[in-house]
Amino acid sequence: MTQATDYINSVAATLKQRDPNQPEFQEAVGNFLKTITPVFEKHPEYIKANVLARLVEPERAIQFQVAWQDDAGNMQVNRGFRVQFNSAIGPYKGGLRFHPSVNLSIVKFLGFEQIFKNSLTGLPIGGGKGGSDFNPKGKSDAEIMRFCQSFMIELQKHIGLDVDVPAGDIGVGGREIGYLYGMYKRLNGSERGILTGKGLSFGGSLARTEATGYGLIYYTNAMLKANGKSLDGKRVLVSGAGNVATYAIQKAEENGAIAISASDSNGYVIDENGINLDVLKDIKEVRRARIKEYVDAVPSATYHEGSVWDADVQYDVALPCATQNEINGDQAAKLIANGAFAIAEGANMPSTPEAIAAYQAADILYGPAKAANAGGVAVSALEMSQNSRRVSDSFATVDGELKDIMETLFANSVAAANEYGEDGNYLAGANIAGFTKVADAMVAQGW
Ligand code: NDP
Ligand code: 2IT
Repeated sequence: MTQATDYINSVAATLKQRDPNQPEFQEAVGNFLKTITPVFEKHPEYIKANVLARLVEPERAIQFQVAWQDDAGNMQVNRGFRVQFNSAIGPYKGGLRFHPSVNLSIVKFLGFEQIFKNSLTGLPIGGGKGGSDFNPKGKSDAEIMRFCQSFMIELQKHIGLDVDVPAGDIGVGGREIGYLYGMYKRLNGSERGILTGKGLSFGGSLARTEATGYGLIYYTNAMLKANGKSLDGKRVLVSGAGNVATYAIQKAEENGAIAISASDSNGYVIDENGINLDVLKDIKEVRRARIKEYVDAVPSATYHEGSVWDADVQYDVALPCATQNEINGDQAAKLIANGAFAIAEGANMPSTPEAIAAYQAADILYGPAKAANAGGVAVSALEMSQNSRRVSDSFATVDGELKDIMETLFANSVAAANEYGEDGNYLAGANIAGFTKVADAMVAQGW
């Protein structure tokens, strides 16, 4: 064994011993470590500075109580988190997730991924993530508001324009960011850049709502083009029906693809004519209802209970846009048998390690989350920049910058993979390109 593998193994062993009950975090670090040995072989200075051990330990992990009153007058208590993972290249930046499954393991996996994703955007943002086990489903607007206000009363102690700038993720969209921002402002005065994903009338950026989904398609286009292919005329299977899925479907259809599905945690719809965006938006953005209702408006479509990755349907490109570990090894085998030649991840860590191994064994094109879904946080960083400059750039300007960022980060991933003898491995390329920038900054700043 080389010095590099010894070093990586020892850090991995310490982590396993320290956080044995954090499976999602262990998985995210494991996926990263599998690709990083050649970098440590080439850069012994990273070992000397003990960069890896410092990288897998959050700089700060905050957990707090969120007490709020429901509409019946009962006091409810949830758990809030903010993990400030790494600030080597800029203030902590990353979303807030409100979902009953949220715990420290999930927030840490998301924060760890965010370090490299943010680095890949080329913009000066460090990695962080937060959220709560609060379940927004079925809550009234007033309950959502009271929860967000209580959450922010604590969170505001820990964030700042050059410290930590949260945004949305699962269960946190424009409505929640508005309530969070309103409470921040009451407590601290107007500081527009304190959150991103704000409403357009109070400092939000045009194209932020669309950014993750659009960016996913710009990345997919770059990946397909590099392999002599395109989305035109292709059948695309999409999971999720939220922010990322909706705008991925829109941009895929604009590029001539037929997006045949959308899903939620209950089931999925298949529409052979391509998902009707107006119907989807009305169900999910306006009425906050279930995807099942799609077939009421489009009777030719079909609804099925269960996971879309178990569907018996032929398609060319897979775009998982729901949640972590939504595709297991068997489902990956099915995806390949169903004809998919490419997958690009809109969700964070949607593929289990077994699924990733299946893509690699079958040699299908695989665009990993930290690269493919970086468009959202990239436009968040553009929102911060607009807030500092006190301007609002046009949709075309922001969208153009987003497209450039996604194409550049794909090219940088390809170059990093090639430099380390991993041609065509976009996962290794994204990990290496994202990591080296952060590692260089850590070494340069001493310890
Ligand atoms: P939304 O809350 O808007 O939508 C989430 C969608 O995923 C819903 O359709 C939801 O269904 C489904 N989903 C969530 N959890 C589960 C689950 N456990 N099982 C099955 N389906 C589930 O979130 P986003 O679209 O913003 O986020 C989707 C993914 O994209 C997440 O992995 C997120 O981390 C990632 N992401 C988001 C970015 C952003 O800017 N918003 C940026 C980069 C990545 P249901 O309503 O039934 O829960
Ligand atoms: O996973 C992600 O990159 C996000 N949820 C977006 C984070 C952000 O700060 O815009």
